[in-house]
Amino acid sequence: MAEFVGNDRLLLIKIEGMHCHKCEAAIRKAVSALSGVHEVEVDFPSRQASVLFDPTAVTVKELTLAVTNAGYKVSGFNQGAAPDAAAPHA
Ligand SMILES: [Cu+2]
Repeated sequence: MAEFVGNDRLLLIKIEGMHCHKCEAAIRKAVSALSGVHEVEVDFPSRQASVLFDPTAVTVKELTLAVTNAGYKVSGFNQGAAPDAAAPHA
């Protein structure tokens, strides 16, 4: 079971304060620096970040803090999104 990663969770974070694509990169960098975070996608047009993470390694609070420390504001969450709806890339 050592390699088991089926507990990963997907969280959509609504973020305020983004104004360009550099903001996307800054948030992506800040959040992906946390251990336990496996994938981060930040979408400037929809003002959302989608984070795939291991909830036993990193908490939602820590994810929020990473966004806040990068200079942005978390305005809400969207949990429990269907996996297919949350993975728009081909
Ligand atoms: Cu910007």
